[in-house]
Amino acid sequence: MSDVRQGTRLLIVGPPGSGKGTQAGRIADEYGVPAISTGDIFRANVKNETPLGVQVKAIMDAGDYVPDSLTNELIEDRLGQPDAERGFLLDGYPRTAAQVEYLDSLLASKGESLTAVVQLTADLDEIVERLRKRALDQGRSDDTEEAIRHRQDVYLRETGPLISEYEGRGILVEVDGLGTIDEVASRIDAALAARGIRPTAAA
Ligand code: B4P
Repeated sequence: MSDVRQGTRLLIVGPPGSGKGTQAGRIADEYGVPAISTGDIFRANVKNETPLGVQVKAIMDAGDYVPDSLTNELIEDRLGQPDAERGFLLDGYPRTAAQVEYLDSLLASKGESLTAVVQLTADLDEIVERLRKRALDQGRSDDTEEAIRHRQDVYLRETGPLISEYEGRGILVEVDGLGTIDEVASRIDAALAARGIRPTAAA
């Protein structure tokens, strides 16, 4: 399916700790699209103790997924905002088959589709090490050893299978997430450039 409207519509996927959030901020700046992280939006709600935050806090702390209905509604609202009209980078959404379906129909209703899906890969030992370090630096409440392991299990069960769906559509870009942040960033840029997607400054 080709886009009726112009724009770069990207997803970044990968297990917790693979570097999604880290790379998403940079890609957003360089490619001139907003980075939309469902995790960040949920965390902001928890911090501000909004009704949504109160509802999702225990779920997130345990490392479980927030129900699809809440997540889909949140994304529909966010993608309807003016800064997402000409493109976006979704970080951490969709994560379940129902979310993939929802996003597909939401985009299709506007004559849009995804441009590319960046999959970051990293082995479990490296991931656990990164998240342990983040627990020390930032004290995130879902970075306990138990929640980290549970989040990896949930990812493998719920989100892993979605990758082949995007591969089947021919829009999957697989990138090795091991190495320094700059090394991973260069790999992502090269993989996107190979598909004709370039930073706005270089476009
Ligand atoms: P997220 O916020 O998406 O959290 P995450 O999976 O841990 O990824 P994050 O982006 O934060 O970490 P990253 O790999 O970049 O989700 C949190 C929770 O929100 C979920 O568990 C769920 O409850 C809920 N949620 C969110 N979206 C949902 C959805 N769609 N449906 C249902 N529930 C949803 O980085 C990890 C660490 O590695 C960082 O400290 C970083 O500094 C470090 N790092 C990154 N790259 C590195 C590198 N190359 N070398 C060394 N360290 C690196």
